[in-house]
Amino acid sequence: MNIDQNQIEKHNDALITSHHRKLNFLKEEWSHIDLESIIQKLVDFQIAIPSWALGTGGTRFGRFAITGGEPRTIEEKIEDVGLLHALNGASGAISLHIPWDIPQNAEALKTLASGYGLKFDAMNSNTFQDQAGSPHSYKFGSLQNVNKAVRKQAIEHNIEVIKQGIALGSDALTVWLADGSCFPGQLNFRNAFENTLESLQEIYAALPEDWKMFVEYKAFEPNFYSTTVGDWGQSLLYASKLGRKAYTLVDLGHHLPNANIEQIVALLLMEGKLGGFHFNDSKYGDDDLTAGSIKPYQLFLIFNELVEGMDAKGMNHVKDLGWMIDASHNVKDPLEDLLQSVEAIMIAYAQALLVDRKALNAAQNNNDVAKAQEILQNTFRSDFRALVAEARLRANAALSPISLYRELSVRENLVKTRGLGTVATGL
Ligand code: AFD
Ligand code: MN
Ligand code: MN
Repeated sequence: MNIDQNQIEKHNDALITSHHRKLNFLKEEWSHIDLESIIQKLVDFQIAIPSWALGTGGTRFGRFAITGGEPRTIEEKIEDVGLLHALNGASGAISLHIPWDIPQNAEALKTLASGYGLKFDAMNSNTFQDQAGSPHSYKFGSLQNVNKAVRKQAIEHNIEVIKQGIALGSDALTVWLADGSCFPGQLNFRNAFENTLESLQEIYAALPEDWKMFVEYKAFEPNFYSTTVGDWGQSLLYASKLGRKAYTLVDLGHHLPNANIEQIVALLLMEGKLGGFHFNDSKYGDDDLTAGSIKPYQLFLIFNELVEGMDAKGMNHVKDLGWMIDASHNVKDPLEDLLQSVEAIMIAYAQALLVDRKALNAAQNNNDVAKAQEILQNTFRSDFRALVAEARLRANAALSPISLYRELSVRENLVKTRGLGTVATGL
C-alpha cells in the first residue's frame, strides 16, 4: 500500500487551523528562543525502525497474532517502514536482522527502499539462536564459547552480515550477544571475556574503514547469572580495546532497575564512545514497550544529556549517533506502536532542545538546586507537540500520523493484500 500526498494534504487541511493556534501560542510563549532552528532540527532528525518490530512479538507464554497483514518478506517490511515514514517523516531508515531477514538482491532492495526515502541503518547479527543446518550450537554461548569451532562459526556469521550490509549501503554492525551463564561456576569470567574480545577483534578486522561496530550490553536474560557484555563498563572495555570504530550501544531496557541511564550516556559521550541507542521503555526489565510510555521524564533527561553532550563536542545530531527503536508488541498494532514511539522520542528531543542551557549552567555553578530542577521541569512540563507536528508538516507528512493511519484503514488494507495469518520473522 502507498500513501498518496493528496491524502496527507486532505488530512492536514482538516487539522491546520487548530495546529496553527497551538503553534502560535508556542511562538508567543517561547519568543526568546529561535524556534525556527529547533523546528529544522526536528525535521532533520530520523529514527530507524527495526525490521523485527513490524510484526507481533510475543512472550515465552505465547504469541497472539492480533493484527494480521504482517510483512512476510523483506520487501514488505520495507513497505511498512515506508508507510511509517510517509506518515511521520521521521522514520527514514530500516535496520535489518540477519538471518531473520535474508537480503538476496541488494541492488533491488536499495532501489525499493530509496523509493520510500529509506536508508539501511545498522545491520544486526544473530548468534543467540541456532539456525537450521548450522553445525554448531550456541546453547553455551557464541563469541565466548569454550569451543573454538563454535566461536569461528559465530565470527563468520558476523563477517557475512557485514558483507551484506556493505552491499546495502549500511555503515554499522550491532552485536548483541546472549552469551553469559545461568549458574555460578558455569563460566570462567576471564576466559569468557577474553574469548569474546578475541572474536570481536576478528569481526572488527573485517569492518570497512567508514563503518562502526556497536557493542550492545544487557544485564540479564536469556542468561540469568552473568552476561558477558553485561553493562556499559564491560561494553566500554570491549569498545576501547577494539579501537576507534567500536562504540557502546545503549538499549534503554537493558539495565538493572533504577540505573541512572542519563548519567551513563553523559559519560560515554564525554569519552567519545557512545555509538547509539535502542529506544523502548520498561517497567520491570527488557519489556520493549513503547518509548516514553512508562518513564517519559527519564527519556527527556537522557535527551537532555545527549543534546548538551553532543553540542559540547560540536557533533551532528542526525549523523553522529545511531538512533533506533528496539521494540516488541504483544497487544498493539506494531505500526501504531512504532508511530507512538517515534512521536515520544521527537517530543523528548524537542524538550531537550528547549532547555535553557545558560540558566541551567548558572544554577549548577551556584549550587542552586531548586532553580536547576525548575529549569528542567519547566521544559518537560511544557507541551511541544505542535513543534513536532510542524516539523512533520514541513516534511510533507501528517499532522496526526495515527489518526491518518486509521482514517486510511492502513491495517485493513495490509490484511487484504497479505492475509490474516501472516507472521513476520523476529521476536
Ligand atoms: C535483544 C536486544 C538486541 C537484539 C534483539 C533481538 O535488544 O538488540 O538484537 O533483542 O530482538 O534483547
Ligand atoms: Mn536492543
Ligand atoms: Mn532488548
